[in-house]
Formats: sequence, structure tokens, C-alpha cells
Amino acid sequence: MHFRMKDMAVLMLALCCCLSGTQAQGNNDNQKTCCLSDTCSLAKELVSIGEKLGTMVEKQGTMGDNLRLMETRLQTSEKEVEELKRLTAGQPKVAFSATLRESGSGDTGPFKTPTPLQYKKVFSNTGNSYNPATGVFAATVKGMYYFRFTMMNNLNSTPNSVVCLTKNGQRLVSVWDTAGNDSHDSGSNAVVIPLELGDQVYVELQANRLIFDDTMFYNTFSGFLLFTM
Ligand SMILES: [Ca+2]
Repeated sequence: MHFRMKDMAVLMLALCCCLSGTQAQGNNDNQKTCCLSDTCSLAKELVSIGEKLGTMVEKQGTMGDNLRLMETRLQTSEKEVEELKRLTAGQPKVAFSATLRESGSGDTGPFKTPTPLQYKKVFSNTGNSYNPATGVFAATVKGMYYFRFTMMNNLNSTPNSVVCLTKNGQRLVSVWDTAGNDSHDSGSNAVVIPLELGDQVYVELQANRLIFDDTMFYNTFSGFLLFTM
């Protein structure tokens, strides 16, 4: 509406100037000249108001754009807050740690085939993802995990100790000690890996190898969820 108002004022101003010029050339009537002068002033004022209105509308448009941008940012922030709430307040808790023997001492192995080690003495098992009856950790939460295991041999000549951390039957990392002329060797290894639901992680004693443990608990298997994915 302001543009129409401005346009009308411009037309009036143009008409006024035209008539004023005609009057100046052909008519010296003072009253008519005064009347035309007032009309010109009014037209100029209307032009000025129209321009101001135009500027205000432009500013309003910019403010509207800014408001829409802020609304978009707010919606993005709200989504991020909801995601953070989900990741923190609702974070699943998965952690376990176990060692090989509940009591006594002696060798485990050798076996004719690669065999999952059953860590019987459980220190912790939040989430119950680790099964001490099988030695297998089965993921019930999709995410990034940390696993670590340790191993010991005890003055054995061959067969000696080869132990692998295994995921779904695939060897990931290992500890190896096949030199029998030294004694009481320990070793450890660890991984950080992503797991899908149902993925199985366990420590496997390789065929024709053995490990030793007693109530000092040298052989351990531990793991925990770092974050969900
Ligand atoms: Ca050795």
C-alpha cells in the first residue's frame, strides 16, 4: 500500500510541477500560484513518507529473515539438546572384568583346537553381556568398546602360550610366548572396536598351547562400552 501511496505522491508532484511551470508562463494569478505551491509541498511530503515507509518495510523484511534464521537455529539447538540428553541420561552401562580361576592353581590347556577361555571369577558384569560359562562377551548395545586381556605362562617348554582376542571367530590381537628357556612371562594386549548387536568377543587359547594361573590371578579379560553409535 505504501508503494501505491508513494507512486500517487510522485504523480501529484509531477503534475504539480507541470502545472506550476504552465502557470509561471501563462498566468500571474497569486491565489492559484499559492494553491499550487501548497499542493506541491503536500506531494513532496507524501513522497518523503512513501520513501520512509519503503525503508521501514525493507527493514521489516530483513528482521523477518533474521527471525526465520533464529527459528532454524533454535530448532537445531533443540535437536542437539535432545541428542545429548539421550546420550548422557539414557547411556547404557556395559562393563565387565573377570579372571581365569576361582580357586586353586595349574595349567589351562593344551587343547587340540582353538578354544575360548572361560574366565570364571567375575569381578564385575554390569549389563550381563559377559557369560562366564562360555567366556564369550555378546554385545547387547551397538557402540564402541574397549577390551583388554592378559596372559601368563609358567616355566613351560613347548607347548607354550599363544592367546588371541577374537571377534566373531576372527583374530584381532594376540600375545605370544613360545620360548621355554625363560620363566613366568606375562603379556597383554587391547583393542578399541565397534560392535554391532550380537557381535561376540572372547579370548582364544590357540591349539596345543597352555597358560598358567593361581590365586594371584594373572590371566584376565575385561571390557566396557565407550559410547553408543
Ligand atoms: Ca617364555
